[in-house]
Amino acid sequence: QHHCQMKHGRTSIVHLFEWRWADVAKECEQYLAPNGFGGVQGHTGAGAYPSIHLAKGRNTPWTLDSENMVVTKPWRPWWERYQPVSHNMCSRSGTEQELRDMISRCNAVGVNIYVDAVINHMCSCEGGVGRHSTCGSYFNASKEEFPSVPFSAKDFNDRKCKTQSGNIENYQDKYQVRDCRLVGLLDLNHRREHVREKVAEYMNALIDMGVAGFRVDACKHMWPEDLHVIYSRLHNLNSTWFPAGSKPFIYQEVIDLGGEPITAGEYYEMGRVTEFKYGARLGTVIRKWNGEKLSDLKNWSDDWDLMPSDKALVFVDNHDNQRGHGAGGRSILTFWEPRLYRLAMGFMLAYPYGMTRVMSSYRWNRQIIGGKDQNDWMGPPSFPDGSTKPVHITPDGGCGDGWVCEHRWPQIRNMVIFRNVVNGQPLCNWWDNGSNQIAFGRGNHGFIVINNDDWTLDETLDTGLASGMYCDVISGQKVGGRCTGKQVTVGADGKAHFKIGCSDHDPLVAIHRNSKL
Ligand code: QV4
Ligand code: CA
Repeated sequence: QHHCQMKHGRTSIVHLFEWRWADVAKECEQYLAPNGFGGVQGHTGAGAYPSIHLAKGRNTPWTLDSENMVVTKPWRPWWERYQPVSHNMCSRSGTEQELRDMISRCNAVGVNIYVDAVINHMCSCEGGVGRHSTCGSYFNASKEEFPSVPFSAKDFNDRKCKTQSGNIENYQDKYQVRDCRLVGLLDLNHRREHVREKVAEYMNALIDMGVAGFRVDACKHMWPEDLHVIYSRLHNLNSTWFPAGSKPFIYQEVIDLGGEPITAGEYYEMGRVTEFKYGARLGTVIRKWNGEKLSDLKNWSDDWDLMPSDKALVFVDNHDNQRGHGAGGRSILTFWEPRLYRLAMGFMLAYPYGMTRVMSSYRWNRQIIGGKDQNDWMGPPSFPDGSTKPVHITPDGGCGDGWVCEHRWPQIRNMVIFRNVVNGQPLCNWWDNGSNQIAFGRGNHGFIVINNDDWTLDETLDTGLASGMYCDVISGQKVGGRCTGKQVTVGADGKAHFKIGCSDHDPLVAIHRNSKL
């Protein structure tokens, strides 16, 4: 459950946030597979969302989930996906048939699908009664009845929760964090055999359809011993696409920034865990807050108290903290600050730590008043009836119609490929100027140079690469043996000269074996 099962040496996952299955399928075939993304993270049903994990020599995946409540106040927020009402597989991303088709087509080109599984809770206690759900299933939130699963009042934690409101009130008390309601969401009791059975059945249905694993939502709010039992009941992956005996890959959402009794470490044994310190701290370093500087990143996983590399799922931003949800969001870099964002992504994808996930967002009408975005709820680009718009691909290979597609930004895509090329190679030839200029290599496979100071970087550095001409994959790339960007000459001694102005379009240069001319 720690093995991502990615294919063809791919290493990254991409979260295609709120994409339709039909678009995900096309993206696997036309873009993700050819560019070495390993997987997609996505949602399947009510209240679920899609993301992608990349497989084979690819660095990127995606996720999805189950039937959710339809929320109309505010109008169709993205977060309705996190309020399941059944385990049916229709959602705003498409029908079950479209989901199956997408899984098969992505698998056929070696891109894994990782589903975002929402299993801690069902919908809000104030969700009402009726069929206002993505597949039209009936439910009654005040009576805790979800007959399509079925779940009923006895399957929920109400009696175990000791707070007055029934909600989590104090994160210092691990009992309430796990047994009370997260923002009013009806909290399932995974100690009950029936709940364990239904959750495992849901996850197994997806495994049998061909998914490669799961992002498990809100794990801090579930007891590790219960998760252990549920995971242990999961089937092996579908042998049409995966070697016999392969286990599903599990990465668990636990926000651990320190200072709480529940720690990420409680979950390592069962799978990877999201490392939220990574994006938060990378953000402060790149923004140069508190006198922090890039040269501080030299041994950063040790110096900064990050979780062990083989346990960590890392990302610069995610669908929550890019809009002020979740925790630790103030320093987070996002597509709204594209130059610094590309710098952060370049560093993350070059540095040998953790499994990397690339965020792919949509634009919304951000309106920050007094530090809070009034529109942090806004759903994906959609038609007046609430259905999600297709992702429009522009002639230059970018996206239009409100879709940002960070994973299609050439600098980010080329760094996903860089990570595949240097996979398994050690960090070496670290150089820094004691300030915000750094460089490092990955064995003799790749080398990156970054300048975040307010002056020019002008240095001759040891790259560890074989002598020859290389094409910088940030300012351009190798196309038919020619370089469309800056060229770098590595001498017989492995040294090369780099010059990066502080106002260059991108403050970094990266070269690797496959960008040799
Ligand atoms: C409101 C009030 C509550 C009240 C409740 C009921 O705020 O005080 O009790 O009504 O009367 C939405 C609304 C939220 C509303 C709730 C219930 O935003 O205001 O509560 O619905 O109606 C996403 C969003 C949440 C959203 C939720 C369900 O971020 O805003 O809540 O979906 O739709 C912690 C956790 C971590 C979590 C993170 C956000 O440890 O696990 O918070 N992250 C994951 C997902 C995240 C998702 C959930 C968990 C829940 O990444 O996207 O929350 O599945 O740090
Ligand atoms: Ca819980």
